[in-house]
Amino acid sequence: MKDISAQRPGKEAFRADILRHLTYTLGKDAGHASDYDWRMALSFAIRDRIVGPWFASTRRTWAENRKRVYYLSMEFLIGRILEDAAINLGLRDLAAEVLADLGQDFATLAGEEPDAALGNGGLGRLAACYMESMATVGCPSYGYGIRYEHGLFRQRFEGGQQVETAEDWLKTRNPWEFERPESAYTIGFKGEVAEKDGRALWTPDETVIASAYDTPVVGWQGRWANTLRLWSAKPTQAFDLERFNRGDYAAAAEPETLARTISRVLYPEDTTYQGKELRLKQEFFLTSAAIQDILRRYLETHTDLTALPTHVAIQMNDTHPALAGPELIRLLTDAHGIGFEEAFDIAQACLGYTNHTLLPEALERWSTWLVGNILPRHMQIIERIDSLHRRRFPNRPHYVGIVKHHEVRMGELAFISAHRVNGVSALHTELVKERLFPELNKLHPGRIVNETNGVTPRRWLRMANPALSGLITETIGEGWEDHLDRLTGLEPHVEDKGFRDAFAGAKRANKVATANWIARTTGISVSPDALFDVQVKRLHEYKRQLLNILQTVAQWHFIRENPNLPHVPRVKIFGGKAAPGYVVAKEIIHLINDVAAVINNDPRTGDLLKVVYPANYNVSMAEHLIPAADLSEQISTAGKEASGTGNMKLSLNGALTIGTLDGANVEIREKVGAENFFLFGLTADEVEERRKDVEHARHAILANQPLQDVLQMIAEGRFSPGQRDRYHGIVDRMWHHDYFLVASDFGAYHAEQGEVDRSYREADDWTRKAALNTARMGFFSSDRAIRGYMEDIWGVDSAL
Ligand code: GL4
Repeated sequence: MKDISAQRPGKEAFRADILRHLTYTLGKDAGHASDYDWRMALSFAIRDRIVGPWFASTRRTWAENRKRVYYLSMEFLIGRILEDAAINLGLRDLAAEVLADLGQDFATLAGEEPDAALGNGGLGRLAACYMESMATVGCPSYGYGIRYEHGLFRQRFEGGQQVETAEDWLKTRNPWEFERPESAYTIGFKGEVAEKDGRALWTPDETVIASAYDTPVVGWQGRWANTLRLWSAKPTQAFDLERFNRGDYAAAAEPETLARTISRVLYPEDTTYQGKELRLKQEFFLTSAAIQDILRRYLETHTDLTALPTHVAIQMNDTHPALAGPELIRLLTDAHGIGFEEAFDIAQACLGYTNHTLLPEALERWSTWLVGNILPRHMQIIERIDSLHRRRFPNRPHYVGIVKHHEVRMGELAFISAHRVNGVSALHTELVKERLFPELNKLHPGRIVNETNGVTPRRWLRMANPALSGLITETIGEGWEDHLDRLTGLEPHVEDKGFRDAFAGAKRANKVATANWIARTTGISVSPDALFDVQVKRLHEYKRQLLNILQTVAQWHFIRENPNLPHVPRVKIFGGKAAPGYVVAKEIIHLINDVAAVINNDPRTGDLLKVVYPANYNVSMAEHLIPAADLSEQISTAGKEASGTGNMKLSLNGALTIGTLDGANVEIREKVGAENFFLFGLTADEVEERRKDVEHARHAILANQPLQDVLQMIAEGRFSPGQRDRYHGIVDRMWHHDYFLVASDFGAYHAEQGEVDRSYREADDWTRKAALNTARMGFFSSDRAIRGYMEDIWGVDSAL
């Protein structure tokens, strides 16, 4: 391991770098520079320091002819880059010092960087954590994605309702990327397939150019750096000057507008599938550009395409890039003359597929008509893959193919095209085997493996929580950031009262900062002595924010009815966006805000209960809230949350979890210990069983008086006095439908929240439990997850 302090610039040199960029890159005199100018100059000075490790890593990979990993993802939810890069390079404190001398504040400048929000939620954030971990562990790799002009929409609340506006992170200069105009590929759509000299010849009648922008991703201590290559769509046709000169300006700009549409916006759906033509085009755009780039790079130093799997591993992040199989086969056969079966086997040996969801509404299916129209050659190849596979496994009565009922099933396509398929938590992987692909699993035993998700400790502990990180380093020394298992070294100290007080002190400091932040952003004042109860994630019925807000109402009612009992003060913190078209999720947001307005203004409950829902939850807000949380809400209907990753971040930062046996909660509870986790609710099997009672909801409500009272208050319009029937839909669905079993789990959840209160009163014991959570979460580092992928799926060694 190289010591990076040797490469770290001195104060003078770094100051000179910043001033040089201010002068020559920004063209500004220090006396007249704005925060924006300073942020840019600082970013460029830091970026300069990434270039060295980046070149060195790339050169080594070429020189040693190393196998590379290609991570294809429609989403990379990166967040801000400046501070993360500074920390990985060991420059954070030096930068702050130098800036202070220049009269600038590091945190202010870093806080002005827009989030790169090229993703919706967990799936996209996982891809970002994995990029950082691949760089940290020295796995030579490229991320491939789309350079959306508009990332995930901004959320505002108007009268408690979600309103979306366009996000525009590229409005100001993006200092982290390098434009690569020479790396450009033609992407075709539609057209005809003919035969020429025994090979298929596809002549598309629409084309766009995929043009590359590279962002270096530097790992911990700058030992290795990889590339995130994002594609931007550009027109193939030159600007139509003749039309322009005739005065037809709109028509002259048309080809440009059409082409650009492809990389214009990120689809805002999380865990739902949108059967839109533009979305299919985006998926093919990313996939084709990536596969063309991979083959171009390979052929620079190799000639034998049959050896491709020795040098190339391609990971499909969910089914969105599942056209990678057909596209690779197309190029191997139509462009390079390899036979179909051999091409299929080559592609399969390169490809891996990660499944991130079991929700049927999220599993992509495209009509054969649409695929045939937009990608006629790929439709032929998909049908050939299907019949090849059928031929290899004859006499299967329950055979589930790729093409069924005039639809292409992307899950089956990805499964059959890949040599490994993985789930993202132990429970999820079992359910992928049993419920999602039972027949394919029988045909291909051993193909499905588990790689439990992880999160990067650099961003989610070291950067987001300097107070706790400082304490950890003081207690167990340096080096835990890339050896997170070493956190177990904290365990003996947990028995030391002095350590517990310091741990509690760090949490308290974070809560004070967050209380101030809440006051600034929402105008609501909360006490840092209250229990901070946090549910931050996308709004979705299966995640059951509804269960949380109903229980909040029950607790409010209970406090009002029992004013003389000693209640534990709580702040209920919500954060999250609903897909713009997801009506029920938006109703739940409205309800949370309406309930908040009533509770927060009730003098009878006062500081005993507050509900805050800051708008526009994103990566940066997560970095504020997570270190301040006491309680982590992971309350999805069992069997629905594939893994969760927020659950890991919160527990790592010393929050206790209240949760169901779902996704990675199961493993978190195993690791941190059942006595340090608040468990409630039906298991995945019990959920299935329970649904067989068609009246489960009514039965559960009738058996629970507090829940009945809550539904009654909501139905009467207690929280919507201006429109008393506003929530009749929600209440009605609770009684008669309740697919996600909110009513069936309410009693156990409500009771367990009582346990939480009792535990929180024992402050010192609570701190012991919180510290044990931190100490035992080392397993959930994304470094561990990436090493698992390298070994089980990619067959790649670390270059370090
Ligand atoms: C998700 C899952 O819903 C989530 O549980 C998981 O943690 C994440 C990463 O594996 O993937 N699947 C989809 S789709 N969106 C997600 O966030």
